[in-house]
Amino acid sequence: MLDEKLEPIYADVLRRNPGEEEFHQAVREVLDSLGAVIAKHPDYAEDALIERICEPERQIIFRVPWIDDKGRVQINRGFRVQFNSALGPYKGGIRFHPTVLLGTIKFLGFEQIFKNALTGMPIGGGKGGSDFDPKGRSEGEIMRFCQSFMTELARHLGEYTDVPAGDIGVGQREIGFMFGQYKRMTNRYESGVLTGKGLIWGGSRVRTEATGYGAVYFVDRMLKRRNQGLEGKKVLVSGAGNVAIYTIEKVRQLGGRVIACSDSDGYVVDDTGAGIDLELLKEIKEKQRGRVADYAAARGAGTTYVPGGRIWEVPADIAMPSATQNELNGQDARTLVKNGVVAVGEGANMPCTPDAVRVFLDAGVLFGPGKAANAGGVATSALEMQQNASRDSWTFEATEQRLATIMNGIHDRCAEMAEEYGAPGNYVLGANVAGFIRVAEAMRALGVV
Ligand code: NDP
Ligand code: 2IT
Repeated sequence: MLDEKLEPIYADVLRRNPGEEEFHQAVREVLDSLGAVIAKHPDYAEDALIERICEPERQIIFRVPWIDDKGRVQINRGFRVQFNSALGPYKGGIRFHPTVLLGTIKFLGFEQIFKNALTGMPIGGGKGGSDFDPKGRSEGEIMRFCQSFMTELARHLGEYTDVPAGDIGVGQREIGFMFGQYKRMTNRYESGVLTGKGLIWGGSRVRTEATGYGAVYFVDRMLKRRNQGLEGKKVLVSGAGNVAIYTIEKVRQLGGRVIACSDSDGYVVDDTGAGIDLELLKEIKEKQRGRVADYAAARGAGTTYVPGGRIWEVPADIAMPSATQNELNGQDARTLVKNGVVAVGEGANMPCTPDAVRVFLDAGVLFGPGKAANAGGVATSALEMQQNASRDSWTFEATEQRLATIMNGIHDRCAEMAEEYGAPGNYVLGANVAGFIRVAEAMRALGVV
C-alpha cells in the first residue's frame, strides 16, 4: 500500500508514461520506501519535489543510421535520458541490446539518480543506449555504429554536462570508438567526457573490476554484521559479462566458491575444485567473445551445461544476479530460500522482481539492492573523472582501497537509514531513503528549476 500522498503521484507516473512497465516498477519501488520519509518529514512532499524527481530533466531520442558489412543501410534508435543533475553532471552508462526501449532507459536513469547519490560523489543521474544488437556483428560494424551513435550524442555531452560509460553490450572497445569520434568531432582531448576508458588513453585502474568487486564487498559487509563471511560459501552468479566475471574474481579472493554462471542461452555448473575456472571464462568471454556453452565444452568433465535452464535452481548459500532486469522472479526466490540461501546481492540493475524481493525480506535473507550493491562501478567512474581532471593516474592498490571505503560507506549509510526509519536490516528502504534525501536536499537548495 502506498502512502495516500504518494498514490496520486504514482497514478500520474502511470498515466503519463504508458506502457513503460520497467520504469513504473522502478518508481514504485522508490515510492514504497518514501512513505516512511514523509511521515517523519512532511515537507519532502511539498513543492512537487517528488513529482519533479520522477520527471526526467531531458529525454533525447535520435536516429542512428549505419552501413553493415554487406553495404546495406541499417537503422537503429538511440536514447539518452538526462534524468537529474542536482548533484552533478548527468552520469550513467550506455546499453546496446535489442530489447532497449525508452522505458528501459528511463528505469535505468531513475535508478541511477539514487545510486549516484548514495556514492556521496558529485554526479547526477542519466542513462543512454540503443536497440542495436552487437551479437554477431563484426568489429568494423560495431565501430561504424558507435561512430554514428556518437555523431548525434556528442552535442549533448561534456565533462561538466553529461558523462556516459558502459553497460550491457558496451565495454572498453565501444567506449574507445565513441571517445575517438567525440575527440575527432570536437578537436578536444576531453578525457572526462566518458569513463571506462583504456588505461593508456585516460582510463582508471580498477574501473573494469569495480562493479563486481564492489558488489562482493557489499555482500561481505552484510555477512559480517551477522558474524559470517564469504569463506567456504557456495555462490551463484548469473550472467557472464563484465559484472559477473569480476564478481567471480572477488568472491574467489575472499574465500568463496562460485559454482555456476550463465548467459541468455543457459547456465553452467562447475562444482569441482575452486568452482568456475576464471582464467578460462575470461579467455572465452573477454578474448574470444564466446558463450557459456563454449566454456562448458572447453572445461569438459565435471561441469554440467543446462541450456535454457534457470540458474537459481542450483542449491547455494549466496546468489548474485548480475545479468539483467527481472531475471529472478518470486518462484526463483522461493527455490533459493528453500535451498538455504543466506544472502543476495544485486550486481545487475533491478534483477529481482518486486515479488522476489518480498520473498527474500520476509525470509530474513540479507538482501543488497542494486542501487547500493552495484554502485562501485559508477563510483569508480567518478574516481576516473577525478584522475582526468587532475591529469593524474593512481595505482591499483590506492584505487581499490578507495572503492572498498566507498562501498563500506554505502553499506553503513543504508543500514543506518533503515534503522532510523523503522525497518532495521531492510537495505532496500535504507538505500532508497538515503539516496532520496541527498537528491531532495540539493534540489530544494537549487530552487524550482
Ligand atoms: P555485459 O554485456 O558485459 O554482460 C551482460 C551479461 O548478461 C551477459 O552474460 C548476457 O548474456 C546477460 N544478459 C544480458 N541481457 C540479458 C537478457 N535479456 N536475458 C538474459 N541474459 C542477459 O554487461 P554488464 O556485465 O556490464 O552488465 C550486467 C548488469 O549489470 C546490467 O544489469 C547492468 O545494467 C548492470 N551494471 C553494470 C555496470 C557496469 O559497470 N558495467 C555497473 C552497474 C550495473 P548474453 O551474452 O547471452 O546476452
Ligand atoms: O548501471 C551503472 O551504474 C553503470 N552502468 C555504470 C555507470 C557509470 O557511469 O560508470
